[in-house]
Amino acid sequence: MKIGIIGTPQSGKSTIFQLLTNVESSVSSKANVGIAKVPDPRISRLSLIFKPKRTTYATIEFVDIAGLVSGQSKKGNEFLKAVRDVDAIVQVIRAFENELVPTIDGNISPIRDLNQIQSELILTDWSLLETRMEKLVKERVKNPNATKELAVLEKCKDVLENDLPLRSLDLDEEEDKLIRGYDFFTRKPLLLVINVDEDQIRSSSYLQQDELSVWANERSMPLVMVSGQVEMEINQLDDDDKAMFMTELGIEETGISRLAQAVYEHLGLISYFTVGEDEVRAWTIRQGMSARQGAGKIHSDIERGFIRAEVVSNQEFIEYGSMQKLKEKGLFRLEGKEYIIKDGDIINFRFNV
Ligand SMILES: Nc1nc2c(ncn2[C@@H]2O[C@H](COP(=O)(O)OP(=O)(O)O)[C@@H](O)[C@H]2O)c(=O)[nH]1
Ligand SMILES: [Mg+2]
Repeated sequence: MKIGIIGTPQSGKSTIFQLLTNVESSVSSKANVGIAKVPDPRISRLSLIFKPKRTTYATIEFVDIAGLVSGQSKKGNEFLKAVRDVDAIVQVIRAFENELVPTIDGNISPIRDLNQIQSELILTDWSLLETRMEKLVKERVKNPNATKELAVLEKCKDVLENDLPLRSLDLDEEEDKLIRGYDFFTRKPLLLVINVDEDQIRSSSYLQQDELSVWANERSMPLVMVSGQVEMEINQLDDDDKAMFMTELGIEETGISRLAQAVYEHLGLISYFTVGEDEVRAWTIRQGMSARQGAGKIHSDIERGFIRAEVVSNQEFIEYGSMQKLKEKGLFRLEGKEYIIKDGDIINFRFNV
């Protein structure tokens, strides 16, 4: 899973990228890539119980995409090509006041910045689509699939020319397949991050908040409040001071934590766990995966030689405290290859190679 971070210049993209991944973004033409841990209290608790040598949280890869500003949607932008393959997009929007950081057009306007970037993405997709359509029209005579594809692209064009993202277009499975390879930006899942300052955290409010919430709600899109600067400060504190400062700010969890979790959920990802003395570990799968498919995340041998899965739920394990107790209660389950893994299952795979 790879997530692209975009936004207007100086909105706080690199700050948030660094908070997520602990990687400092260098100023270069290359996109900066880093891995973020997805905080999970269930893993923390299991780790306290098993005291393993290693605890491994789920991770998400982030890319800090600095190159997307007005006028970059021209054909053949190398930078955009490099980030085509992200699975979702996070747009960072500036709400924070800071005289030292220049604003666009001399004022702060989250809605304007949101629309500006979204329009840019629509334009980028439109220009890719135009190029592709020109080519297909020429190919039509000798390529029997070209006509079908052109019909779908025609629909896409309509949507984009109405200034709407391709996400809003309902396509059937077959149509969707025909355009999947283009990796259109506006067809990717989108999440919004509003970057606020300390006063805005304390008051839990910022400029144009209602408009932004409505915009996100109408599209079932997560809107996460983060303060890049405050969280940089929190990061430099030791655990006690951190807790105190957060209580004082009136927050239970950092925005960065919530952001990583929101991405995970929005993409339909869940975790199952493996536990033991060596390692307590989260494995990321798509919701709806079978036990056998899930086993393949660990190793293809386990998928191939799958015999059965020994499954207990994380909640029940925490409640009863040991595998033995769960066995006595009949809560230690043996599941076959078709079993659909649930979020939070603790699994031990039996296999034979
Ligand atoms: N006051 C305040 N300043 C911030 C915040 N987030 C980022 N900044 C500052 O804004 C400037 C631009 O941030 P940066 O992350 O480089 O933005 P980018 O251009 O989108 O990558 C830097 O000077 C940051 O220190 C914030 O939440 N509050
Ligand atoms: Mg930057």
